[in-house]
Amino acid sequence: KKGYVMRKCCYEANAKRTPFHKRSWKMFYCTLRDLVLYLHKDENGFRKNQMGDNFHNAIRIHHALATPANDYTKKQYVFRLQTADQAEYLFQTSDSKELQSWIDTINFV
Ligand code: I3P
Repeated sequence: KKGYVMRKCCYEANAKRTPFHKRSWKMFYCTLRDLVLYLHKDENGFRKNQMGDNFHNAIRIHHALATPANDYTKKQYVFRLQTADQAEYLFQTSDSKELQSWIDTINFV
């Protein structure tokens, strides 16, 4: 699965609260492959990085959980992603269908 999403970092690994200057929403072209969610600046970045090693914006989703973020009321179609190493992110998708599709894809790969 791939597509544009907005992402906000809430907690880094080991449930460490993300510092203020890194908590803003950012747009990414997101692709899911081999239990890793890759966040690219755009589709070009995706093509370039396919064979590259610039994978610092990668989230391992093995033993991760995606749930609708019903408690987050500032934006619509948002899900929460909690990783095995206790990092936490919010992702905003474009509509309810995309929201469910990302959640299912992450939880059932
Ligand atoms: C953050 C930015 C985020 C906001 C976050 C701010 O500041 O405004 O949009 O989250 O609030 O820290 P900055 O742009 O300076 O990084 P929300 O959109 O969810 O309010 P937070 O610290 O309460 O998460």
